[in-house]
Amino acid sequence: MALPADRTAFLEGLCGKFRNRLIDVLYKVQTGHPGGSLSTTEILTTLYFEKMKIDPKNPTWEDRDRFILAKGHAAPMLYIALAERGFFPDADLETLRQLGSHLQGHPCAKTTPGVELSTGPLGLGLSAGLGMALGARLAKKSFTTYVLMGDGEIQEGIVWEAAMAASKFKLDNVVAILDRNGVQLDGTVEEIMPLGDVKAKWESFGWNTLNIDGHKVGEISDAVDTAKTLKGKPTIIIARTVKGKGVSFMEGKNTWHGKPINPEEYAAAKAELKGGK
Ligand SMILES: Cc1ncc(C[n+]2csc(CCOP(=O)(O)OP(=O)(O)O)c2C)c(N)n1
Repeated sequence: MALPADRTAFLEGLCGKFRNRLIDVLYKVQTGHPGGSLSTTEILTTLYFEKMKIDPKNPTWEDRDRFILAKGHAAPMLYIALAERGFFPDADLETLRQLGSHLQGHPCAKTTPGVELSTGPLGLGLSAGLGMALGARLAKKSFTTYVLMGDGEIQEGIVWEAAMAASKFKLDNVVAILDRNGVQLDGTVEEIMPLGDVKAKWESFGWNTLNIDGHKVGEISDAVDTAKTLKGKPTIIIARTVKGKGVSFMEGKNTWHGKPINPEEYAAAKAELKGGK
């Protein structure tokens, strides 16, 4: 999409707005996942407002880029980006996780315009993304498939089967992004199941790796551009992030993976987010 001259300020402004909206919506509905949504803010914003070829008026346009939120519990931030982009009305956000709403706690491709794959069970997103990327090759389409995974998520064995397959099929039309916040549901990734040297692991599975700060829109943007120039191998962008980013008492805390926000916490979060980020 065409961006204003100062694209960094524009994207950062959106990130501030989205964090505020997230806290408002999750407070209102008293459910949902704040921590893992906040860590994806800059990644989703850069993809949806700068990088991806999409048409909100025609969500199933066959040449569109595909985005898979493999860590499906971050759905609230995905919905906020989709609403701002015009896939559905902003007011729908306040029906999050309510009976009858098209915005369930995890993304549903059958009900929500712009959602490519129903996710929630961790691990399946990359495999499905490879299917889309192989499909693009067969159909001689030039779209890119993006898959955003959590670092707790990549403890799942299926991720590594997909990693091997992507390498075997030289899928350079898929860009994986790892939300490397170091924290999962019950504790840190190191406590639950250490990943070791993540970069070396992906490289040993035949992938290009790019290390970036996942809260810097410029770094995300440049990494996506670089990934698209790298041919013959799939690429993963390892984005260092902070779970709960932007709300200090949520930052780095697995206890903020998924819990309702009380009135005092709401006031404190809003006071911090007032200036934007
Ligand atoms: C197959 C599967 N096992 C367990 C869960 C429960 N679960 C939901 S989120 C989560 C932690 C995910 O951690 P991570 O991928 O790092 O997400 P982030 O911290 O970035 O939000 C777990 C274990 C699940 N959704 N799917």
